[in-house]
Amino acid sequence: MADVQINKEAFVSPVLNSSLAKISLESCLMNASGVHCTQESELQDLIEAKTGAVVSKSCTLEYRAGNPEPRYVTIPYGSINSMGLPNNGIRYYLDFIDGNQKNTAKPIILSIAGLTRKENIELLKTASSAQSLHAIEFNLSCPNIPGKPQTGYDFEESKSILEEAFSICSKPIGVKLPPYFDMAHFEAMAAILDQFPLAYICCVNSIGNGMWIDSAEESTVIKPKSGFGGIGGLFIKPTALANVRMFHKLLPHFNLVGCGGVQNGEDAFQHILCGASVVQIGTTLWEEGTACFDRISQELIDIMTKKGYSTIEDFRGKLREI
Ligand code: RRO
Repeated sequence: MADVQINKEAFVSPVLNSSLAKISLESCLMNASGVHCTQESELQDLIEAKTGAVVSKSCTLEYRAGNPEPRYVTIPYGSINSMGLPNNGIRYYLDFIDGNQKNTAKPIILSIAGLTRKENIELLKTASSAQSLHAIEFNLSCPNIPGKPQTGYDFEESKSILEEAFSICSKPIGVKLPPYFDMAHFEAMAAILDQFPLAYICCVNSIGNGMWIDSAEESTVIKPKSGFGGIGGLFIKPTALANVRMFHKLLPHFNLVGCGGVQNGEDAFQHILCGASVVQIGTTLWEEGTACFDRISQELIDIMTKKGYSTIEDFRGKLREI
């Protein structure tokens, strides 16, 4: 058989470059807050991995041990967790960011999730004065604190806390939203978010208060909250894609971050088709470790190569509706 001649000069490999909160990123892939980002060593792994940015575990003012174990379990098609916001306190993450932002151009975003309005305001004030911090991911959607409803499902409170947040905090603020399931809720939340200069909107956090059962044991699989926990992984991809798509359609001028059900390059491709500029990876990172970024990057590049796309802007948001 004759050798096939490939004109290597003419072929330019696609790139995954993107941007978030007006910062240029070398890749559109990053971790989802909560996974592999609680300890300094884990954050360091993420900086060294094929990520475009890194986000820390949602933090409170002080260290929290979180809920009793077992609190994260891998289940068919995904995961269930009720971690209960275990974290080392805001100072720990700000010190890490301060120490590292000098050595890396990769932005490290601080995720915050106070248990009360007052705590969120204190967190925002503290973060606001942190010199080398690029952006904050304000988690409005932690589903696992007993007795605390998710802010993102309370529209009045969401609006009011964002008003206060933007009045006291000078850093770019993105929000992490819970999944919505009703058109009226998408529209109500979009109308609120549109009033603020948000750095980005991240859709979605885990689907709250799901349940998984071990039939042999006739028991719940996680201990906290009588077995109720946030569902992540492939299970939630249709909901995640729908949320990214709906917010992209309602708020096309906002930077969107897709999160939910990304196991491979094709899943990331689909999030970008829906409108995401950045794709976060949670359950798959938990399962596979930071090597998942090498694999998923390559799979996404392979899809783009086959389709003749050079950058993610060639197809971002361009989902065909039939
Ligand atoms: O720590 C948790 O239980 C947790 C948080 Br803060 C969150 O935002 N989403 C989630 O699934 N778990």
